[in-house]
Amino acid sequence: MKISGIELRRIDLPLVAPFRTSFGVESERDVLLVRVVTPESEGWGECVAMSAPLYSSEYVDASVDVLRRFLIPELTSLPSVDGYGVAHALAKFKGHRMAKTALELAVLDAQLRASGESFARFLGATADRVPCGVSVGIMNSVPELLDAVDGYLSEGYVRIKLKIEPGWDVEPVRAVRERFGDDVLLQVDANAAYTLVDAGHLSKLDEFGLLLIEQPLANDDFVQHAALAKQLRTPVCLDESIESVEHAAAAITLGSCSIINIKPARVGGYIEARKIHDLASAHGVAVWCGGMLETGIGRAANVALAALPGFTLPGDTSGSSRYYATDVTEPFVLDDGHLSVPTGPGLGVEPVPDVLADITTWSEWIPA
Ligand code: SMG
Ligand code: MG
Repeated sequence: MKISGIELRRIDLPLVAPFRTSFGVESERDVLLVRVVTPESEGWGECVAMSAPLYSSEYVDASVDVLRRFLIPELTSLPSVDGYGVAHALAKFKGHRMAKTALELAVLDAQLRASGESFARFLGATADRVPCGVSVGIMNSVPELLDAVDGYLSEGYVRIKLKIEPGWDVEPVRAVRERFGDDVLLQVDANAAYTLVDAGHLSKLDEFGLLLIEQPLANDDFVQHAALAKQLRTPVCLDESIESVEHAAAAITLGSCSIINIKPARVGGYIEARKIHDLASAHGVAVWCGGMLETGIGRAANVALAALPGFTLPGDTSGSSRYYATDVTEPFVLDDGHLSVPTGPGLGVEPVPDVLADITTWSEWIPA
């Protein structure tokens, strides 16, 4: 496949409610979309970087810069490219995995639209729908949290994830358990807010029968996570720490985690994500699909990935209405706690032209 040109496009989408984590608050998303054009077809990708480098070192302005100055010129200079070749072609540029993922996804979408194959089939998905969890931000009060959880459970979400931080951990978890009972699938995510000194405190969560505790310690703390895992009954899951299949192998070997949150954009692409899925499956390590407040573009791709057989826990693949009043694609709608895996060629969804035009704040066409 020869690329004719690539469009970068920024869109502005307000979130239906602010989303607070241990590192900050998101109220609207400044999302970078990538459109790859070839003589046969075109394809879309989404860059999940946030406005500020708080979740990881990446942020939208940096993604735009690295794409237009380095990643796109490298790719368009090749005589021919396919989805499998993107990560390899871009490997010499260090980091910037979210930007690379957006480009790989757009190339894969274009290629699969041309061949008529769905993204799910390409990845090796075995399910036609996936169970959905929801990630619930830190709130101002416990009653406010209980209202939010109540609403999500009524909508049918099959698993609740509570964001935690020092000062907002044991009490909100206890309150949710007391109000909604022990049968609710419940887990927590600290986004690296604790240190190993907090092991004793975190072990107070053991009595609540949580599915897992996600990323309690800092990104680089592979050894410390292994030490913590020995002190907790709650299984440790890693998110931010795992940026590649090599990291996943190290974490499994060290015992840093027994569950992995797979976010394709964090690991540099969907093909790398599938490698982690395969590695984890071979080791009996459960995986689930994380989320980065994606629009329908990234959501379509994540739902396809979450339909692979090793994704044995519900993901942060919530319906469009959990994030946006109007999504950029046709909305993903929860049905009995599940989202259907798109079946059309490529991602099976695309931006609605009028919506896209309305919310675009900037775009640039980069010819090959
Ligand atoms: O997409 O539903 C979603 C968000 C899920 O909690 C979520 N993501 O650490 O897992 C995580 C966070 C990262 C993004 S926070 C802005
Ligand atoms: Mg997380």
